[in-house]
Amino acid sequence: MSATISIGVGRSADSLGESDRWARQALDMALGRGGDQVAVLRQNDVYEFFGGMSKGVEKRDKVRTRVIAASISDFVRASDRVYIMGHMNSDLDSMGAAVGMWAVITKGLEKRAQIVVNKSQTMAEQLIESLETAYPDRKIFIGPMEALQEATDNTLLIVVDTHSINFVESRELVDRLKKRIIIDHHRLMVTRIRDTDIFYHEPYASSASEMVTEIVQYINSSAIDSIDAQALLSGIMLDTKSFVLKTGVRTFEASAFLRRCGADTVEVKKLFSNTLETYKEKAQLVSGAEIYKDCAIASTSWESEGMRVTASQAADELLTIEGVRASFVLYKNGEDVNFSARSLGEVNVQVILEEFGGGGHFTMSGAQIKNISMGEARRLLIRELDKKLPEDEAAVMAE
Ligand SMILES: [Mn+2]
Repeated sequence: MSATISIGVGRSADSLGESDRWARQALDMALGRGGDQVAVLRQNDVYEFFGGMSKGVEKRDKVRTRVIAASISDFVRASDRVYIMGHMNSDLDSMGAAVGMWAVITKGLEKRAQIVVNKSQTMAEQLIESLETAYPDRKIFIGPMEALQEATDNTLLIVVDTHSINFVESRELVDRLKKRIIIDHHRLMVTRIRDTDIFYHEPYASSASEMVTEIVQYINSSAIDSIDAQALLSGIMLDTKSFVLKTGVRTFEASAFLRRCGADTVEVKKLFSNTLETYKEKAQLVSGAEIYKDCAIASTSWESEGMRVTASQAADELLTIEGVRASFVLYKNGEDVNFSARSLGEVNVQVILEEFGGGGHFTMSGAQIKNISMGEARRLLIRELDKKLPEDEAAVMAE
């Protein structure tokens, strides 16, 4: 087992007591982001981070999962309905995790539940369609506006695959509903949703779908049918890049359970299929990439509906090139430039894109810079790489 050291510092507080509180808060933040770093808290929610370039050490506890599952059941039983919501531009992991929770709540605990999603902006279209076909007489999905109208004071909100108020599908719904549960695996961000009843945060889990797969087994495993299991498995496969990244023992244990529930791997693979058009766009991005400090950088000013998905797939693809440790794909979105970044685990892409207000985790992150040209965005990225990846670091990290 390898140990890491984290330090929390509280600076320029008014009293010794406050300073102590801030230091503890900063330490929690450093650990929640994966440890091996220093967090300095200066005033309310203004943090500075240093370090954090090593890989996370797996440190999880199944007892905790069981306790969490039991208290989630209690909250569900005490509510009159449940909304489950992922992040905006929902992907297979956020939808897979949401489907898992939906299945166990409606079929296992027999409570009314719905998944809040903006169907016009999702990357999990095929998954949503396959569920609607499988359950024609259940209204599984609901739009954010309609959910807001139907919400009551006793409605429970479960947020999966994000914990940031900036990334949730509907911010209004978070503000409206006071009973909140968060289930997420992303590294802790300062924009976390406050006042939650359960904050289940596991930065060492591969995916939100893996976390939910564990939870459902403690609540009622017979509630998971093959179609639900496929949704969960697709989430795990997306976030691990088919069991390559962030894959631990528990990732395989969760997947084995899903297979036992009848998940068909060929059906799951179909959820990842592309149109010829997106395939061509991806190939174009990959072939135009340049390598800088072992990072592949690709960009396009071409705007298309599926660019978000294409860019993230291109970023994945770039990692398969020999000698590439991380990849960055930049694409235009109106006046803004979006970033999609991946890493094989040596370079922390979260820390790099954090500079642009982005988030995510060590090996996968994203960001958006408003009102900027592509050339300027590239320059900013290069400047960050120069700052965060000094020349001699390649040698240090290879050790
Ligand atoms: Mn995820």
